[in-house]
Amino acid sequence: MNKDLIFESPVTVTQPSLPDFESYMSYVKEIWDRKWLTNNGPVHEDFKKQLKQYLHSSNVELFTNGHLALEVSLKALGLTGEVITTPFTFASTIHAIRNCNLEPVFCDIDPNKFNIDPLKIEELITERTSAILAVHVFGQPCDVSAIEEIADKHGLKVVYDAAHAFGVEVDGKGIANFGDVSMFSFHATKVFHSIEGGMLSYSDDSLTPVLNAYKNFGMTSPEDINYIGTNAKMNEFQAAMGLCNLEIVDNEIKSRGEAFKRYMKELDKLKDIQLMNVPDAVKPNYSYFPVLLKDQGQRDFLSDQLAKYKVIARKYFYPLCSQFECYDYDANETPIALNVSNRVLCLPMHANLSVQEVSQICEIIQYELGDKSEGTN
Ligand code: T4K
Repeated sequence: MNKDLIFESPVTVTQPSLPDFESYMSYVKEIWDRKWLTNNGPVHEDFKKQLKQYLHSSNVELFTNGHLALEVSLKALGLTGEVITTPFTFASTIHAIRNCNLEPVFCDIDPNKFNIDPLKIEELITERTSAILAVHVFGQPCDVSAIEEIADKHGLKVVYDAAHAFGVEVDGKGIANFGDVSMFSFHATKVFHSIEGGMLSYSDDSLTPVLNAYKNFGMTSPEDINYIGTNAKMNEFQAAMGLCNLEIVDNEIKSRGEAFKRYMKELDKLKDIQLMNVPDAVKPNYSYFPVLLKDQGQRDFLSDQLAKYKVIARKYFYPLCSQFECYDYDANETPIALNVSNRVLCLPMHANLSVQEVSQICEIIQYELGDKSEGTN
């Protein structure tokens, strides 16, 4: 280990950006004076309006977090039976399916983009399949055209878990505009956040009253409960944070872009490391910086060594969801996902990370892997 490269304080995998304190406080004062704290207050409504404009989306609804937004979307679409999805995602995706009494059917992933492989979806479709739940993992868009074609052919709904993909565009079109519904997470660890929070974007207007009922105990009026709903409403303080952060999100993405470029430049030299490239058609949000190591041993070694330098990388997403103890699935059915999960490591990526810090992290990696040879990335 090279002691000269140890950071003074921990460099975490992510760190939330915060808006100007006074601008948040002016919202807090307004909310305080009004005494309207939640249940579709004026700040919530303003946030919704501004998000619709920012994302060029026809409809958006806000939620207390991304996970409940996802669960509500699956219920509101009236899905039944089986849902084809990816095991290479955060626990939330699969828990949402199971919590809605649906059965996840795991499809293998693309080894370079880490998203569901559309070429492997059709063979998994049965008469019980009602939807495809695909995840834009690390903000990298799924193959949305291929997924749409399959869904149309078989009459399936498409739900995107776009938790990581706020602000991403494909061929100039906002990522919120694909599939029947897209879910975004506004958790503190995301590119764009409202402390905790979530959003659904969708095109079918008729979903609006259903989503609103589901997130408010299934109530359609004070005396009518039409659905077995939940409580998933976003409050005014969350919405205020969201509104403030919407003003800085473009800068957030720009700063992350600088860190991304520096990582790509420095790590491209290392032959053991596979990087995730951004296709030309994609406007990225640089939400994560995943790398694939040669094998699990090397990944675990690097993760442990980085921690000694106070660099806290994370193994998103290891283990695979199909390996969780609370479930009973066979992870060997998706060998590519299993391989990627065993080799992946997400390096620190956030707007407060300077390019000098990125260079230092890369120097540590180079030192620890003992690999100074030219790479092929
Ligand atoms: N679908 C997908 C694909 C998702 O990735 C997620 C969430 C969801 C659905 C569900 O969305 P939400 O219901 O969460 O809106 C984190 C997040 O809690 C979670 O939102 C996220 N995905 C997941 C990938 O990562 P942890 O357990 O890894 O977070 P934690 O607390 O270890 O934080 C990571 C690092 O961030 C810390 O080392 C330090 C830094 N941090 C974190 C927080 C919370 C801060 O600096 N400040 C903070 O306030 O799950």
